[in-house]
Amino acid sequence: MTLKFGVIGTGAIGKEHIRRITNNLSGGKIVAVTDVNEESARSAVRQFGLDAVIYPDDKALVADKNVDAVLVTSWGPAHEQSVLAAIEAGKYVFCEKPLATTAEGCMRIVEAEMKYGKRLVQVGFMRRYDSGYVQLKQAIDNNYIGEPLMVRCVHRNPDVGESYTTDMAIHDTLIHEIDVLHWLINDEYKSVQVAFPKKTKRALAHLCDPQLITLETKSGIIITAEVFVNCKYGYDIQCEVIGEEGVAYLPEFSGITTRKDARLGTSILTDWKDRFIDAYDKELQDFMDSIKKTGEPNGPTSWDGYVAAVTADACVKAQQTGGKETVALTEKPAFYKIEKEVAETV
Ligand code: NAI
Ligand code: ISE
Repeated sequence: MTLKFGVIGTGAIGKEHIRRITNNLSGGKIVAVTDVNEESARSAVRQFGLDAVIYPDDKALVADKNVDAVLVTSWGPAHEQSVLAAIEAGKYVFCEKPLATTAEGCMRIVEAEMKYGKRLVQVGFMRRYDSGYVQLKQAIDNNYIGEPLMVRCVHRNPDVGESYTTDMAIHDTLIHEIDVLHWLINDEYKSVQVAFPKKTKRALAHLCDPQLITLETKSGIIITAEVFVNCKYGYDIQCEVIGEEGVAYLPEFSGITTRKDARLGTSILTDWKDRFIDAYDKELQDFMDSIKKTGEPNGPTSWDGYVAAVTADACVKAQQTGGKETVALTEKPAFYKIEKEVAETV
């Protein structure tokens, strides 16, 4: 059985996902596309030689009986409407982060999905499929480094566009750490705080960069996460878990090592698309395979999207107040309690 996708939003990651479904992965086909910029949709169809209908908007695309699953890769503020329309039509949804731009919006999706009665939605938190994070999780779950006590991580981008704002460091960038870290250490966030170190000369006037976010979990683990989106030298993701019995590091994503001119060298990636290329492939392949196998997607759920949004909101509040802010999560509904082992599929 081929899962037939309709794609909403054919920008950077929309095209990346179309490419991988069309050329790399098995079991999926793009049959419909839409974008508010119609030329973008047309160019995707041309670029990948798709046999796909171009729709004027998300509602028309979701209504197409030929579409089994909707891939939401539009701008964040447009996600909620498209995801809700897909759930109402009983279609599977793979939604890029954020699931919605507010915690209330994520909760509306959670409620719609529970009302529908089965899981339809997977959120594009691809780091859970990255082999480095999977190995780190296995080390923690197998008690190789003992109880985690602290985590230190880094999320650096070489630069960002003019439209990138201080709160986007949380909603757009840190959101990946927010999702992957509580999954990694099997804990829940309790409070957050944000500090603004000396500002880089490369950041535009409106942007505070870098930022240092501290997240405390219910069991007392302290996580420090640096977001630095004008670091210039590359796209750099680091994570170090300090346990009672030892320390585990996220593997470096590196190319060849060179020895030349009295220097030991290796290159650093500059583009997020390359750093997580395998994880993007795996998350979408898992989405298709698990739907075929079990009738439901297996990856990060709408509830995970909600947890990330609540935590991100607390971080944005902490940016404004300078104080420690509580992460006020409600009890996880039984509907989302059956955890499936993503690690097994990697
Ligand atoms: P982009 O700006 O390149 O593309 C977004 C596209 O959506 C544009 O072509 C725009 O015209 C279209 N669009 C906006 N509103 C629409 C609507 N209502 N209906 C149809 N089309 C609409 O942005 P990019 O980088 O592709 O990001 C898209 C989403 O993917 C964002 O939510 C972003 O946070 C997420 N993302 C996730 C990544 C990951 O690592 N998981 C990496 C990059 C982006
Ligand atoms: C981008 O939107 C992403 O989602 C990437 O994965 C992330 O690492 C990058 O910093 C964001 O700008």
